[in-house]
Formats: sequence, C-alpha cells, structure tokens
Amino acid sequence: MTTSLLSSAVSIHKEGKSLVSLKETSFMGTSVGEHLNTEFKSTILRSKRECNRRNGSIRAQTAVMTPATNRASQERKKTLRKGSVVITGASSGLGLATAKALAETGKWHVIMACRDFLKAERAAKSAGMSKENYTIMHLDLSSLDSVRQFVDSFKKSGRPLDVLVCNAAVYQPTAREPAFTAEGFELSVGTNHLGHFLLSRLLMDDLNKSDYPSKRLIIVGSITGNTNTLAGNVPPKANLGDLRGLAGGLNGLNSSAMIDGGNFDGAKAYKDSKICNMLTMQEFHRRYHEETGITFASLYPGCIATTGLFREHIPLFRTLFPPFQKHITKGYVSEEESGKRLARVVSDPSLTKSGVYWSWNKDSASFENQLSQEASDVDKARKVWDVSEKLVGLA
Ligand code: LMG
Ligand code: NDP
Ligand code: PMR
Repeated sequence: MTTSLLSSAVSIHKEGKSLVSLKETSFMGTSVGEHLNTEFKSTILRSKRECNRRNGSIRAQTAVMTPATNRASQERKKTLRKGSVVITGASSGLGLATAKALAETGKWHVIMACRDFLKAERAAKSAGMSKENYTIMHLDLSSLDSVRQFVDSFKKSGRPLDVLVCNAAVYQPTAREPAFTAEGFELSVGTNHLGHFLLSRLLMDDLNKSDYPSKRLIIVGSITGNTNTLAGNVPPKANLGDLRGLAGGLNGLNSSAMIDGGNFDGAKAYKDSKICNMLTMQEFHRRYHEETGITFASLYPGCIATTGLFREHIPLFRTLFPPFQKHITKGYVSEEESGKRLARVVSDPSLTKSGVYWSWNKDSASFENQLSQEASDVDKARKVWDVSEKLVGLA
C-alpha cells in the first residue's frame, strides 16, 4: 500500500513540470491550482468582464435604436417554448435525478432514452415526474442498430432536439473476461463511448436545426479518467496508449478488448471509456462549435457513491464506498445534488461556454476544471474520432 501510494505520488510528479504539476494536480475533485491562482484568474476575469460590459453596452445601444427587433426578442422570450432534452440512461442514478430536476421546472420535456422501458416508467413515477413532462423511448447503446432505430423514431416523433445528454454507462469492475456489444466491441467502451458517439453524430443535424436560445451536447465524464487527480491515480489507471486495440475493433479475437491493446481489465476499460467521452466532447467542439453555435460540454458531477454504477462491484465495496467518500475523501454527492448540477449544465443561461469540463467545489459552485494531459490531447482526440467513425460505420 505504502509502495503503491508512493509510486503513484511519484508518477503524478513526473507527469507535470514543476509549477505545472501543482497547477494540474487536483485533490478530492478540486484542482489545487484552482485555489492558488484564484486571485490571478479573478483579475483576468474582471478585465474580461469589463471588456464584455463595454461591448455589451454598445450592443444594448444598438438594440434601443431598433425597437422592432427589441420587441420581437421580448415577444420570443415571453413565448419561449418548452425545451426538449434527450437524456440517455435516465432510468436511474444521475440520469434520473437530472430528468427529475428538469421536469420539475415545467420548462423542459425530457425524453428518457432507456434500455428498459418498464424500469424507466417506474423510476419516473416514483420520482414524482408528471406525465406531460417526459416521454420514454427505447435505446440500447450496446447495439448500434438500436441507436439507429432510436434516431429514426426520434426524428419521426417530430420533437425538436435542444439538448442531448450522453449519460448512460456500464462499469464492470469484477469481470474476469470481457463482455461484448451486439457488434462485438468490448462492452464498456462499446456502450459508454461508441454507442454515444454514433448517437450524437446522427443527432447533430437535429441539434443544429433547433431554434432554442441555447443548444447543447453534454457528454458525462469523470475524475477517475483524469490522471491529474488523486482519484485518477488509483490503479488501474486510464491509458489509451496508441489506440491499437480500438483500431482492431476491441473484439478480443484478432485484437485486444482494451483500447491500448493490453489485457482485459474492466475497471480500466471504464476509465478509458470516460477519457474517450471527454476527448469526443472536445473534438466536437473543435469541429462544430464555430459553425453551429452548439455548446459542447463535459463534467464530473461529484462522486455519487450510491448509484447503480457500482451494482457489479463486490458487496464489501458497495458498503464501504459511500462512507469512505462521505467521511474520508469528502468527494461524495447525493444523487439529487448531482442531478441539479447536470441540470444546470443543460439549462443554466450562464453555462454556455463550449469545450469546457465542469466540476464543482465544496460549496457546489461550478468551475472550469483542467483535464489530464491525455484527456486533453488534441492529436489523440482526432485519432479516437477517426477510428470510432470507422467502427460505427460512418466512414
Ligand atoms: C481495483 O483495486 C481492483 O483491482 C479492480 O478490479 C477494480 O475494482 C478497481 O477502481 C476499481 O479497483 C483498487 C484497490 C486497490 O482499491 C481498493 O481495493 C480499496 C477499496 C476502497 C474502498 C473503500 C475503502 C474504505 C476504507 C475504510 C472506510 C471506512 C469507512 C468509514 C467510515 C468513516 C467514519 C468516520 O488500490 C490500491 O492499490 C491501493 C492504492 C491506492 C492508491 C491511491 C493512489 C494514490 C496516489 C497518489 C498519491 C498522491 C499523493 C498526494 C497526497 C496528498 C496528501 C495530502
Ligand atoms: P447508474 O448505473 O445509476 O446509471 C446508468 C444508466 O445507464 C442506467 O440508467 C442504465 O440503465 C443506463 N445504461 C447502461 N447500459 C445501457 C445501455 N446499453 N443502453 C442504454 N442505457 C444503458 O450510474 P450513474 O448514474 O452513476 O452513472 C451515470 C453517469 O455518471 C455515467 O456516465 C457515469 O460514468 C457517470 N459518473 C458517475 C459517477 C458516480 O460516482 N456514480 C462519478 C462520475 C461520473 P438501467 O437502469 O437499465 O441499468
Ligand atoms: Mg475513488 C481523493 C478523492 C477520491 C475521489 C474524489 C474518488 C472518486 N476516489 C478518491 C480516492 C480514492 N478512491 C482512494 C484514495 C482510493 C483507494 C482506497 C479509491 C478507491 C476507489 C475504488 C476501488 N475509488 C473508486 C473505486 C472504484 O471502483 C470506483 C471507480 O474507479 O470506478 C471506475 C471509484 C471511484 N472513486 C471516485 C469516483 C467518482 C469513483 C467512481 C466512478 C467514476 O469515476 O465514474
């Protein structure tokens, strides 16, 4: 234990470069550097704000000079229709809590994209969501046919798409052998990354067509995929290597089931899939933000230690993990709180910045967090995109 603690500590140190190492190191989910350079950042922010205010006032004056436009925009504000948001994996945990938080406002219609219709219906009912605020549609992310069928049915439904939340995930920490998706990809990466990759690519047009004031694509990430944090240094660590396994199709036959080509490890596969999620969000941002105005974002919602994500872990872990996170790391958040956080990333008018990985501090205030070196590697993001495109049949 001491040895691994020490060696992990060394590896953190090695990864960074002097001051950078301090800046990039997060402890308990909050960047250490965040505290150190708050002063510095707030100075920059202040001057940026000054600048915005100046530009803003010019814009405001223009608006006053064109009363017709002004009236039109006021009119639009008054009649702002309900937002339409698709949330994958909304039948439990974070997805359900987010659906509930959004539905409760009365301003959103939530399309719960779930693999188990009955479970989703029961979950929505027991969360107290009223019928007019949600629709359940079938989606099994571990089958690309199902993803395509979902997209077809969604398009036929005629509903607009204002926000898409890629939230569903599986975690197989105790599996000795890999399991596979319908197309034969290792299950965690196949579901968490490839299923969502195809889904979001196929729904880009619909998002782009939305006339909602702020359209967004949100892909849930996590701290454990980020090796610039303590949590990300608990073995096995995420690492995509040179993507040889992914390029080979993750089928465990003529290629490894792991992205980096190594031996199967369920916990690592999950963490790798989260890196892919965070890289994909950034690649979307680079390719589409300017042209479409869509906001692309990822987040670490906090450690929601009680969700179904840990259903396959050993009972001892499931018993000890919540008190460990509550009392020792203090990284714990309730499902309700995490749902409010994600709901803000969906709907808060102040969280429109694109390309951001959001996290929250202890007072539940959001901040733009730093991703690890690998999770922000531009070259790797492009490669993951290109290889994934081939695997899901888009290229
Ligand atoms: C792997 O094991 C499994 O092999 C794999 O199959 C998969 O499950 C994977 O990530 C999932 O885990 C990881 C394993 C070993 O971790 C454990 O088994 C520990 C389980 C922890 C669960 C909770 C423990 C509870 C403890 C007691 C709580 C009691 C409750 C309390 C109530 C409270 C009352 C008040 O992991 C290891 O190998 C251990 C090594 C851990 C390494 C940690 C990494 C550290 C790195 C870095 C150091 C940096 C230093 C900075 C420090 C700053 C300090 C100020
Ligand atoms: P849950 O297991 O509670 O929720 C996961 C959801 O994904 C469930 O609704 C599940 O459906 C669904 N799902 C799984 N496989 C598929 C599939 N093949 N097709 C469609 N839906 C599927 O876990 P969480 O709420 O904790 O996880 C939600 C997100 O939060 C994940 O992206 C996870 O990585 C992330 N996260 C979680 C953290 C935590 O501490 N819990 C921390 C950081 C990030 P079903 O109900 O049918 O099983
Ligand atoms: Mg971790 C320092 C804080 C911290 C935080 C915020 C998390 C979050 N974890 C922390 C620390 C530690 N964890 C330490 C010191 C240990 C060794 C005792 C530890 C262990 C541990 C295990 C075995 N942690 C875990 C596991 C899991 O199986 C979970 C996992 O890796 O799932 C992939 C997990 C998690 N710890 C977290 C979070 C958020 C998770 C789970 C989920 C996720 O990343 O999506």
